[in-house]
Amino acid sequence: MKTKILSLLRNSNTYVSGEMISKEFGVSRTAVWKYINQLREEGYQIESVTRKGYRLIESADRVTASEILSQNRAKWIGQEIEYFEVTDSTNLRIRDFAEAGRADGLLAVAEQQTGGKGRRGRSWESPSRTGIWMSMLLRPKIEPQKASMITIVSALAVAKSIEKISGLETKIKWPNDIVINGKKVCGILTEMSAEMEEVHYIIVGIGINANTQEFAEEIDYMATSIARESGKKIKRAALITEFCSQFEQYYETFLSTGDLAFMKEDYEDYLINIGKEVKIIKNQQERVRRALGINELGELIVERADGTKEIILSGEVSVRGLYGYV
Ligand code: BTX
Repeated sequence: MKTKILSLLRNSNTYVSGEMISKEFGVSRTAVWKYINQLREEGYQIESVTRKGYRLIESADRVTASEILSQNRAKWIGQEIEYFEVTDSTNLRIRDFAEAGRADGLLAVAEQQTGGKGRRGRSWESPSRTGIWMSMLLRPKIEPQKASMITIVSALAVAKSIEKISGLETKIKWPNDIVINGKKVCGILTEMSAEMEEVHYIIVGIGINANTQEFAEEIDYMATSIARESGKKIKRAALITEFCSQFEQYYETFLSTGDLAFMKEDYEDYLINIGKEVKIIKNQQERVRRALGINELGELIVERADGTKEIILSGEVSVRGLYGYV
């Protein structure tokens, strides 16, 4: 009900009377008043004027189910939301939901994570109410080898969504980092439950530093946030819903075509290291190669000094610029 009232207020550019809300949704005016007060407690500025009704003046920067659902234009991604004020990791929450049989497209979102996970056992800083810490449940009918392509699809959708909401230019560091002005603003952790031939489910975990102002000393040199780069705070739910729409489009095309040929050029426009020398780090061994682009499977194509080409699979390596993070 809170979501419905919020949607109504959001989509109206004038006052909406308590009577109209109560008729529209079949609840008493006292109940309407209670929901309005709950929204105010969550941080929404709602004006009320006698004989005119209620008007939404300012949305709260919250990532609650009501806030996201009342703006989500995607057909099925993020049309079910599980919200946590605090949790260890939204990837772990989605794993539990997946095992319990929840549907494709479910999104778990947290204001704070106490055990945010990066790749290969690394951790992800997820302080309260500053970032987007969310995970998506997907149940694609694809072979397990294709799962890493979903990271590529997600990265492009995040990069474009951040640009749309903030006006900042974003880049992608293959395969899964989104970068603004050479620093990491987002990381993606894709996990999977599968058998040899069949994917049970995929979890796409996305961490975006939205309004973070300060980072721990160890990562400050390579981490940034949208607010730090633009000088303006964003409304996190607006970015989440933009992502849901963008991702849904790309993902559906990927599922119907079976590979990433349709978005290869678009992705390469965002690729930060394209045409440059990168260090490929595998099992602590480093090789220098020139990055050429990606193939239709989302793998990185690099060139050796003798001009021969090599294909790098995600998951097995880290890629770094010659002089630091990018
Ligand atoms: P990654 O392994 O590529 O990056 C992790 C590394 O990034 C860390 O070792 C650290 O150096 C740096 N780092 C840690 N926190 C931050 C941060 N907030 N901003 C920038 N750099 C940082 C990337 O792994 C995948 C991260 C996925 C995070 C999401 S959040 C929602 C979901 N739940 C969950 O537990 N993980 C995902």
